Amino acid sequence: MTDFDALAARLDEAARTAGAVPQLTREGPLSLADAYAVQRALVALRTARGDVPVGVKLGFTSKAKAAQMGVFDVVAGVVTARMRIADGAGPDFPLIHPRIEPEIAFRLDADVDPAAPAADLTSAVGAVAPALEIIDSRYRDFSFTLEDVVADNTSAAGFAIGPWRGFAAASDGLDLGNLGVVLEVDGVPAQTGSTAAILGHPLRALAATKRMAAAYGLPLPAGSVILAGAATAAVPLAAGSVVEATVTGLGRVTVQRPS
Ligand code: OOG
Ligand code: MG
Repeated sequence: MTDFDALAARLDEAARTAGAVPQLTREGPLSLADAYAVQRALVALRTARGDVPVGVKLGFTSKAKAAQMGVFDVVAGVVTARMRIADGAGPDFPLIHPRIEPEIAFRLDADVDPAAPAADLTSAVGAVAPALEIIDSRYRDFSFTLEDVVADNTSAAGFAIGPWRGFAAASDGLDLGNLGVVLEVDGVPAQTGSTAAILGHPLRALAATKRMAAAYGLPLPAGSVILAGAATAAVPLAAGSVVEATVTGLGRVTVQRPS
């Protein structure tokens, strides 16, 4: 399979019409490099409609997520301006079978060239925040292989970011490595965990982001958001529900899906 544009168009159409499609790998082999090429073509379809990349997301950085989805390699995707949901608001784009998960977001306050060996993402981080990610696989039954989910831009659909807290990794007193995480649905705890679930320490997600950005040509200008990956398993995002993530020491962020 080499017609990356055609494969991307299929996934793009699935997202726009909220109609799930069969996994691409059911038709034949797709290498990981080719899967990232489909992802690039998929993001290009969004930017052709005026959307703008605003950052990078990682997936499967926690055992909880890897086990939930049966994919055990860290993956990277692109998040865009139209995926962004204001704290307290809800998604205004079509969704197939969305799920939601609690994350940590970093903001880069300086440009980083991921291909420069000496570039250090950690020292470019200027702020950190609690975040919620809405994932929505474009595949039937929310089921996929590693290559399928990479091609589908790692199920990226939406994200909300709570209050930013200024952060300098070298000097900050806040130990991001073990903060409590609670995901509540309609006021009832649905998942609890710790930021330690994210690669053992969320700062490790920054090294992983740099590595993946260099490998797959993902830009990291100042202002970029980095979603470090879910700290717990994802839960369904039902119509009419209110979901809140609280990270001890960082605060909370809320998404409300309209009924
Ligand atoms: C893929 C995206 C995984 C995470 O935080 O682990 C992810 C999926 O689960 O559909 O975003
Ligand atoms: Mg995620």
